[in-house]
Order: sequence, then structure tokens, then C-alpha cells
Amino acid sequence: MENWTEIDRRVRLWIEEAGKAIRRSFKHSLSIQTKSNPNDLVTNIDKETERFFISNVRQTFPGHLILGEEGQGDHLSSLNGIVWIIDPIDGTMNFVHQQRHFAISIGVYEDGVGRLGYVYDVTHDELYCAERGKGAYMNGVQLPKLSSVPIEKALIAVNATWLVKNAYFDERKLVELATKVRGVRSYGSAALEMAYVASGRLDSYLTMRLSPWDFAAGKILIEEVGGVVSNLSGEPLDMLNRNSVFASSPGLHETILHHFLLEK
Ligand code: 2AM
Ligand code: CA
Repeated sequence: MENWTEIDRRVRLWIEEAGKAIRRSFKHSLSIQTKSNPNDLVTNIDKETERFFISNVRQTFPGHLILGEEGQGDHLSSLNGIVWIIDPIDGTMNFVHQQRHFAISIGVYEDGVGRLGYVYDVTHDELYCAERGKGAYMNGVQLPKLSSVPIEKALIAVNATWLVKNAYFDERKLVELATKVRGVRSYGSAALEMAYVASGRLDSYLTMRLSPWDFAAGKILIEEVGGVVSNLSGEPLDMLNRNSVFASSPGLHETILHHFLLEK
């Protein structure tokens, strides 16, 4: 039997410590490298933070497995057992250029089911967390269940660059949607944008291609308050591979999916 209370206690301590180290790093210059393309960045702080979490998890919970963005975790072909899905800094470009709008994202899954989710907005010291079946919280205050929002009053976030660039997505759908909603935002950190959906700061978030560490924690947060997370075709997310992501409050998810995303 896993002691989820103990796992939760440890993660919070580690997130607090990692957050402090990241804030201290603002005073020093970064070592920045590119990954898949010139806009896909990684810094020494992403790598150090991932190493910090991985060594703590391995030491404290030796039977657990780890999937991490910077590749220092395990190479997994299934989600059997307890799997930590870690993005040490989600929104690295924001971290580098703005020192804000980035987050530590950690999801703890058991046999593919999300049990604990954490998104920590390091600059604003805001911790969004959820435990399956026990609700979601922001800095200790319980987040209310999401209710249905009419599309005319919806504030949504999209990763516009990706939607427009993708050959398989008709950007006219995005134009139609943007015309219909109250407003469109783009913050550049998927984990944070999903935490915003969970807390009602946004009503929906749409993007073309994310990896499991970008959405693992956010999915748990959103589902815990009654929101819906799927790909842009309305199908469940594959937790081991890249997916498009459409996260939304209930009701609005159905409206946007059927009126704007699926072929009519
Ligand atoms: P990252 O900062 O951890 O890379 C940017 O809109 C969002 O998409 C961020 O959450 C970013 O996560 C994520 N993302 C995933 N893959 C990416 C890629 N190849 N290039 C840029 N952003 C990516
Ligand atoms: Ca990420």
C-alpha cells in the first residue's frame, strides 16, 4: 500500500526547495542550449532541477519510476507501477526571457491513473495541487468545481504558433473560435495554462503538440474540479506519447469540440 500522505508531504518540501533555488538563480547568468529546434530551449537550471527531483525520488521511493523532460529519468514503455512525470521547468522560454510564467510540474500516476498533481508557479509562489478524489487547491484554498460557461463569456488560451503552423489543423477553425469567445490569451507554459483552467482563470486551453510531462499534472488538477482533458479530436490523451491537448471546463468542452474542432 502506498502512503500517499507521505508522498504528498515530500513533494511539497522538494517543490519549495527547488522553487527557492530557481528564484536564487535569477541573479546569475544562465547556460542556455537548444534541443529539437532553435526555439526549444533548455538551461542548466532545468537540468539541475530535474536532477534534484530525480535523486530525491530515487532515494526516498526506490521502487518508483520517473519520466522526466530532460531525459535523466527512466525509459518507460508502460505506466505500470508508480510513475512520477516531471517537468522541472515548464515554459523554459519564459524562464529565460521573462523570469515569470513558468512552472514546476509534477504528476504522480499509479498504473496509468493520476493520483497527485502539482503545478508550482515559481515567480508568484502559487502552488496548485490535487489529490485524486480529494479536490484541488491553490495555496491551501480549495478550488470550486467548474461550471459551464457560455462561449460568449469564455476566456481561452491557445498556442497560436503551433495551431497555425500545423498542416493537419485548419487555422480557420481557430479564427472562427477566436471571433466567438470573449478573449484569447497565450502564456507559453502548458502546465500553468492548465492550472489556470483548473482554477477558473481560463475556461479552455488548446495546443497542438505536448509531451506527457507538459500535461501530466494539469490533467489531474482539471479532472479533480470536473473539467475535461482530451486531444483536439476529443479522444483521451496517450500518457506516454505526444498529443494535441484540449482542456476545458465542462459544457464548453463539448461546445467547442462539436462546433469548432470536429469536422461538420
Ligand atoms: P517547455 O517549456 O517545457 O518546453 C509552450 O507553449 C509550451 O509548449 C510550454 O509548456 C513548452 O514546454 C511546451 N513545449 C513542448 N514541446 C515543445 C517544443 N518542442 N518547443 C517549444 N515548446 C514546447
Ligand atoms: Ca514542458
